[in-house]
Amino acid sequence: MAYFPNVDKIKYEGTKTENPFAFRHYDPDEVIEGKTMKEHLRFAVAWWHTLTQDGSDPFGAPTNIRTWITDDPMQTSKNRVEAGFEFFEKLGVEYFCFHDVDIAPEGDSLEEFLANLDEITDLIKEKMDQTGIKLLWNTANMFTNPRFVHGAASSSNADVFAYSAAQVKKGLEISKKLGGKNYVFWGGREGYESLLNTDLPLEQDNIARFFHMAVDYAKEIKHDVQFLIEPKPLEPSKHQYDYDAATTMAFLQKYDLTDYFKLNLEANHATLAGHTFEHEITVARSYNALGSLDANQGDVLLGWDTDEFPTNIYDTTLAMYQVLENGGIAPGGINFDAKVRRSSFEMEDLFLAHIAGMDTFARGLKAAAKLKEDGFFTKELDRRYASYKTGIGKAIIDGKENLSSLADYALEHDQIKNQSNHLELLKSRLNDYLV
Ligand code: XLS
Ligand code: CA
Ligand code: CA
Repeated sequence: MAYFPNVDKIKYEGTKTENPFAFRHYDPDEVIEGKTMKEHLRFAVAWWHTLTQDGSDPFGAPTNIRTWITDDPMQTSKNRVEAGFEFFEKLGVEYFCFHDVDIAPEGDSLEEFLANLDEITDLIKEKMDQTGIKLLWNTANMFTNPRFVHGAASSSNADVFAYSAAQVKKGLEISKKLGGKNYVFWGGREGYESLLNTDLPLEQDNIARFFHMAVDYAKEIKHDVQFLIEPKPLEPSKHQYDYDAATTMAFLQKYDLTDYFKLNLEANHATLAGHTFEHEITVARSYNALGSLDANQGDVLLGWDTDEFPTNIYDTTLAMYQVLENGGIAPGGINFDAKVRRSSFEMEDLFLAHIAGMDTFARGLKAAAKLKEDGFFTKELDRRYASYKTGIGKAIIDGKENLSSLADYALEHDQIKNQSNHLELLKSRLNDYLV
């Protein structure tokens, strides 16, 4: 049975098309900088938003029409596998991502949950083998169930630490079974509500202990997977430990984890941290830790994680520029951690939303490639930092100066002349690339 009988395989038709079920900019086979768009972008569909999310919000009941829902949770999960692969194939996306609870019901005990996961991942594996569609990453949901009220690895209750370990152990086994490329940790409840009753050093030490156990277990089962941490400053916790890229890198360095972990950066989480997406990507790149991207956008007027589909070309251009400069993002990818608005409740909206996101990233990629080809940013940086190419600047970079030698230099050169940035001109010229 088809879940999307009215939608055929989505094709690239260019900007002249009137067909809403067509790509206008994303041409998977178009070659840019020696690689196809498909290879550059490595798009993934997020199981939770596309197959599980129901359109409810804190004030309203579900709105989404989803024909895979039945009264039997296990049957619903099986239907979602069927619907999911039909969707991925028709959309032409090669990867998907999930939390354990997205794919199988938790049942009444951990044992039942693990058995459900085995049954569903057998089905998923079958579909993957048939279609060639791959797992970008999976993760354990250690934030929804009430047992995580005080956190998971950072919980004050050691039994919760143990339960979380069981979930991650299973998650890594599933990752191996399905040939997952990456494994994500997002610590939604790994934070605190109040410092009045929080032993912050103990909680952080425990999270590090937990990550080392995961690294050890992956080695034990011989699963060569890239671990990723996804920073987010707040929501649901008041303060989350993996606040942003820089904070997370400090944590990884402190606990000797940089060899195993990179970052999965989400656009909306960057905004919540008071950063731009490209800031977070640039910081990660400065540590050689750009792992993967969660593609979405927030709403500038709202202070929470709205997880909208990305439609802002400015943002995707600057993000894709960083990805190109990084030499690509594999084994990571671009995961649409984005949900249709509550008012876009039809099944077909899932296609329209992903097409919008894919086209927006394709435009970003094309603009970024052109910016790179023209040396738009490199020329500007060369101009701006020219004083470090020769003379005293080069001597500083070469480690030939000290405070005394520089003080002597400054006495001779104290009439300082700075150059204007002409920043408005730069921004206006950048706009010419956003077509
Ligand atoms: C929530 C996060 C979450 C992670 C995976 O804000 O984005 O969905 O991506 O747990
Ligand atoms: Ca995310
Ligand atoms: Ca999010």
